[in-house]
Amino acid sequence: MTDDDAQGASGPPAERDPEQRLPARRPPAAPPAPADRFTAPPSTHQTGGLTSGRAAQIVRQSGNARWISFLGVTIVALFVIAYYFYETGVPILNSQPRLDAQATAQQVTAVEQGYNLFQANCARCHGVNGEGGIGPVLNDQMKLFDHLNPTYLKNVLTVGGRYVCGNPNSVMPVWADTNGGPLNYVQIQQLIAFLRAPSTESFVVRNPSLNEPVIGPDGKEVTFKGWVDPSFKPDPSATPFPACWSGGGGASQPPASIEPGSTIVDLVALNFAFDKKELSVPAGKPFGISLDNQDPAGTPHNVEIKDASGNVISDPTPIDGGTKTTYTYDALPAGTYTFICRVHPIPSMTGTLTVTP
Ligand code: HEC
Ligand SMILES: [Cu+2]
Repeated sequence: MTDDDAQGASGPPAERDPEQRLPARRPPAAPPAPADRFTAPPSTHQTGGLTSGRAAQIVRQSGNARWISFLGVTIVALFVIAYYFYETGVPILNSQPRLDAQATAQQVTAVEQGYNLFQANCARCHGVNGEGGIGPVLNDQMKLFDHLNPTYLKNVLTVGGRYVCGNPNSVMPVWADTNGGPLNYVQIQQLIAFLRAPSTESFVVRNPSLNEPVIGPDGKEVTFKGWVDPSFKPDPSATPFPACWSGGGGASQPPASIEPGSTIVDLVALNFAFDKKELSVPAGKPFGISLDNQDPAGTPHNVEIKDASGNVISDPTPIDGGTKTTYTYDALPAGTYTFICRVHPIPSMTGTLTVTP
């Protein structure tokens, strides 16, 4: 309804001043059909043949449709908000962003697969727990701290054992298939992930072909821990791990001459163990330790001497399995020292050296 109509209803148009109606003059219209004030003209009431009940239903339905679209938009909006927090994590709950959680899960998978690769390919030489054997110890915090970093590991596995000490006859083969070895890029990464896994986390042992957790005799999943102690700090005075574990191409040291009359103690290494836990030598005189390495060839041992605070005093070249040598040491002040195999710093290859006054 327009203003005109409203006025038209109240008085005849002829009474209005024509000059006020700009711009065009309109011939006076026929008075509009009289209509009730609050009733639409009959034309708007056309129901297209619908009963008034049906027409009312249609009006209600379109109201419902509006509600439904409102709810639809609300649901989408809530979903977008929820997904945002799903991706980024909820700050208050301190939950983990999805991508981080994925990366962690992938890391765990790599470590678990690396474990199987290690057991299948490396354990026969480096020991089931990396304690060493034909190959050098790998599970040693001092070594893991810096020496066995991911780049070094990748190089060793790509180039083979010759990378370690430059020994072209090293028994440690090439592993990476880029260099003719059996393991592909992903497997090398998994091995490195395993070797660098933290000792604070435990991982599940999985069947290599089924990828199912292995169940132990006690009915529980078998687990293993990483080797790297994240809180390990080397002693400030400690010498970094030597780049070459055997101190030079694995060549054994020629038997040293030692002044006659000096004390020479015998020591046998067999099955990764020394036959003695205690050795005793006099103070103030050079002495010797005659090492008989009865382990099979390829299993080197030596006798390193450390003082009470763990500083290395002497670290002679390891000798291969099946050989003997007499290591000579400079005179020591009286006290208690440790003798240990550098290649296998494990309890069975560790003992106490007492230097008596
Ligand atoms: C046939 C025995 C053998 C096998 C199998 C073997 N290694 Fe070795 N590994 C050695 C020997 C021996 C050395 C020492 C290299 C040298 O000086 O000749 C060595 C050296 C290493 C080193 C360097 C250690 C250091 O102190 O610098 C790493 C790391 C290593 N091996 C990892 C592996 C991994 C991982 C596997 C399994 C994929 C593996 N090895 C399989 C014998 C083996
Ligand atoms: Cu040893």
